[in-house]
Amino acid sequence: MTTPARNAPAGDARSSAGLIGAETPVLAHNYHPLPVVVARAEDVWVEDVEGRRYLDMLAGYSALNFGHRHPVLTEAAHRQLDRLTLTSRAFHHDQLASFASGLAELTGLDMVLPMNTGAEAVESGIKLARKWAYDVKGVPADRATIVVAADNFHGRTTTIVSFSTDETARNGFGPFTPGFRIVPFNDLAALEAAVDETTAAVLIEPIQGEAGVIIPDDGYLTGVRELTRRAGCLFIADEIQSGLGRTGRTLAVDHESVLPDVLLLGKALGGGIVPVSAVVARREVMNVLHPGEHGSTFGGNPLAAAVGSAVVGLLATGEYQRRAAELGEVLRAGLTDLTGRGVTGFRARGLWAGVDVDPSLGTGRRISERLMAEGILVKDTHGSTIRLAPPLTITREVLESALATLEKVLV
Ligand code: IF1
Repeated sequence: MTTPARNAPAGDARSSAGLIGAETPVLAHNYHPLPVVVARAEDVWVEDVEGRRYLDMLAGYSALNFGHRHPVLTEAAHRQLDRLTLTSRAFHHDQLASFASGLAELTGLDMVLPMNTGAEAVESGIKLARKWAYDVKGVPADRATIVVAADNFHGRTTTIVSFSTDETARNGFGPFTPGFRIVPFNDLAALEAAVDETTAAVLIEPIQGEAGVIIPDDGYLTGVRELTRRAGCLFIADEIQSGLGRTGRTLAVDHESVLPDVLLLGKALGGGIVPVSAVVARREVMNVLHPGEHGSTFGGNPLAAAVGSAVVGLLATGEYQRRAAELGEVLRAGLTDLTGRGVTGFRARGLWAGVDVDPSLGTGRRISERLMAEGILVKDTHGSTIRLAPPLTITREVLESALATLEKVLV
């Protein structure tokens, strides 16, 4: 695997030719993309409209854990495209049972509710927890509360941003959905104080992604598990970004051998080909849903289920989890070496890192643009933090080359 061709300086990347076909007055301005126009991709490499190659160190915010167009996944998609793509759930189809049982087996939980996007999985998890609170726990109607962590990111719907602490995500979208309590992440005492007899669930990311890959203290997840069990409420883990191999285990909660009552999955579950998400839960919880009480036009469609099954098959080997764990040590060593030399701090687990860059070197956006000029695509998150999340298919030599390029840009 060769290293990326040296790219022309950033100035060129902004050349109008480079953006032809990308800029249009009809597209909503809800993003500020880097000035690169991607035209094709394979594995860890993407190529822009002018033939320049980049190493993709964002991987679709962890939706591309298996790289771009993994052959096992594209083959499953092509095969299903030529057979059946959509039935709606008004009828059965021959892909769903195997996807659901494979996913239940992979995660160690009992039942699967297939949806499409991460936000839909989060919304479905909220509805499930509330209904479980009323039907099983006996919380009075409309009194259920859900405890979430500050600096959370769970999606962009109005209910989800109702419990966001990021003003940019909330401003202008009220009125907001009630019934949520916000406590500091990684603080068991605050969590204990917020849980009471109205609490349906505690909903957290085991590692906070958008907040900058914030990893809680060892024992925090165990504490959440024990606290929610004692309090008789559900532990919902949002593994939409942290799950499916990213941290060196199938799930981030596996690092503490903790099993939540409800697991939210998305992103990489669709292999970077189709949107696939799912709520996976204990039987007692999922069985509060009865026919007609929840649904989705595309949830669990044949194409999604076929790709989802192929993703479960890749993860069942343990190969991608091992790669993320082993190469995660290379990533950690490289970032440790850069600490004090352009990097002021970092958090890393498996092939996932939030890297705080010395603000005097520029904003995260500026660093992203300079990395782009060197052939590496990353995404800044808040301030001067950049997120590194390459496909788990990256090789050691390409990862080391990327770290050398990061050093060149920073030092
Ligand atoms: C954007 C980042 C943001 C997520 C977790 C649910 C969802 C996400 C833990 C919702 C989605 C995406 C959304 C995308 C950028 C990216 C992201 F953290 F991954 F970088 F925004 F915070 N739970 N994260 O991370 O899933 O509905 O998007 O499928 O909104 O810009 P979705």
